[in-house]
Amino acid sequence: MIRIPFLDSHTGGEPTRLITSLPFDLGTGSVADKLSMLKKNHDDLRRTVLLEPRGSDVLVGAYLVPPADPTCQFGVIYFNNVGYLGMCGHGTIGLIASLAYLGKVQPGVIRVETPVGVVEATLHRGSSSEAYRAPTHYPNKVSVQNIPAYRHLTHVPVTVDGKTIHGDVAWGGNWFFLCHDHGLEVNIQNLESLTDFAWRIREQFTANGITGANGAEIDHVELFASTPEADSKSFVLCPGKAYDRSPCGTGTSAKLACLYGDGKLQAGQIWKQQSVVGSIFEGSIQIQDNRIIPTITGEAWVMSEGMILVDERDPFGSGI
Ligand code: PYC
Repeated sequence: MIRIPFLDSHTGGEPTRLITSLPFDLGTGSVADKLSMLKKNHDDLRRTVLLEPRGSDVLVGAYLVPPADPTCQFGVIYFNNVGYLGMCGHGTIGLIASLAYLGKVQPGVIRVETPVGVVEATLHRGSSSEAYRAPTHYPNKVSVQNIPAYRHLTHVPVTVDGKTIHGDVAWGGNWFFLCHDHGLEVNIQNLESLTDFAWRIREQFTANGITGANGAEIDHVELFASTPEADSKSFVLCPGKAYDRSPCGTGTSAKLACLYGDGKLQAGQIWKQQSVVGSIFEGSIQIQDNRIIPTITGEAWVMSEGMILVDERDPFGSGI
């Protein structure tokens, strides 16, 4: 029987399953090197941890790994039901709150190496939430200064079922297509239509050769709408067809880069992005050496702690 401890949290409704110790060695290379080794030799662990019957399509996983960058305290590799993510905003907020719960970090700045670069998380001393008033509770409000975000393509037309919509292609740690003129209601009652439409937009990228920089696959689609409760509301479809319950940290980073490009956001200005389930991230940017550096703030909650058990006789032990 293989035993793997896990800790689950959610950030604005989007879950993160944290695995703090891997049952194999990934060497001393960079976190990007470790990701290559995982992809090549250990993808069965991703399936075991995340897929049914143990997990579900909604879960995002996080492996805590040693960083190679000496300025970082931790390394992390995020994964989902179909593969691996470059960075994950909600996941980093979940990671830091989970490490605070475990007593492994204190309020302050924590540098984390990801496969796409170093991000700087700030664990805040207090929280806006009622629950934190109890002194024994762990701090759970985190700001993540992401890697630089940028817009790659502007106002790209895509035709789905004879209807042409437009979107920007932007990088925020993953590749996003950001669309406003889809004409759909962005709310929780409309999830099926939103998922179907976003998926069919995505299919058009392959059919029409629309990619991120250097031919990178665009694997996230964001459909935006207005809301009285924030500056914008969005539905975000993730690579494995699950929708993001949070406002998506890397997606909000991509959005901030586009807003800045359109002259609609200044450095330091706060942008509130609401998810389709109603949770909110606050975002802002700084400009450093002509690069757009987004910071995303949100709260995460630990919600279960346990042990994954893999019985070698179980035919579905490493996922369906
Ligand atoms: O918060 O960056 C994010 C994210 C990516 C995929 C799911 N959440």
